Amino acid sequence: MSETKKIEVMENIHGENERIALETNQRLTEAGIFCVNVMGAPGAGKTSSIIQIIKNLKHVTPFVIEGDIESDLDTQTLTRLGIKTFQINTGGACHLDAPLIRDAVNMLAPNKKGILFIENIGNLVCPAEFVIGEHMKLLISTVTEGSDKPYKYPLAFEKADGVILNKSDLMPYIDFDLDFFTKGFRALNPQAPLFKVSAKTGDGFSQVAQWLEEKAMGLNEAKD
Ligand SMILES: Nc1nc2c(ncn2[C@@H]2O[C@H](COP(=O)(O)OP(=O)(O)O)[C@@H](O)[C@H]2O)c(=O)[nH]1
Ligand SMILES: [Mg+2]
Repeated sequence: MSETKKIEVMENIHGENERIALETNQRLTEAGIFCVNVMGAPGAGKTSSIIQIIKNLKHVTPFVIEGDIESDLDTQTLTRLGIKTFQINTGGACHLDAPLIRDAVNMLAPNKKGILFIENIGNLVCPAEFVIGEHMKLLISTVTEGSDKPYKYPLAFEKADGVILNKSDLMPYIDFDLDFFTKGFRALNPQAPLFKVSAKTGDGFSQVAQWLEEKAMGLNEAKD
């Protein structure tokens, strides 16, 4: 097979994925549901951050779709907290795609206006390459991963509409260079807000929740 044919196949896959993602996005917009694609490395605190954001929401109903390669541990945690959650297991795939999310939204059947958080597979590479129907990409980075991550994984930082820098409670114990991190991030992405938070203490999450609520309410104002 020639190199040209290989590229055409990839373009077709992405084209079909984008078409389905747009349909899901339009459907969620019609239903008044603001969809947040939560990305980050394994253990960055995606689930912990979703929980902290939801605890700080004042005006909108939360829903969650959990993406994992295996297990429903995060869904069990969220369901115990009374949060309507649907689990996807990819069985090995390193990212969620639009057809998976279309089917998960059908199964979850969110029945109120609100915010749908989609926890993507723990991976800083593949999820950034695929739209899934979201209104926004929220990237969780951590001080424990090191301050060079915007330089090493630029696409995730470039595509993010907001970045959470989590585990700030551990800052005193490690060498994290916030200036170097911020410089690398801003070179890729001058606009997106950066929130320094700790999902362990809850610090910083009221601002994140307020920002998301404003976005969600903006969606409904634009539609009504
Ligand atoms: N010290 C500290 N630990 C955290 C923080 N956020 C998450 N963790 C811990 O990091 C681990 C992974 O968190 P989890 O939310 O499951 O990450 P996920 O794999 O990205 O969903 C858990 O043991 C959490 O308790 C934080 O801000 N500070
Ligand atoms: Mg998780």
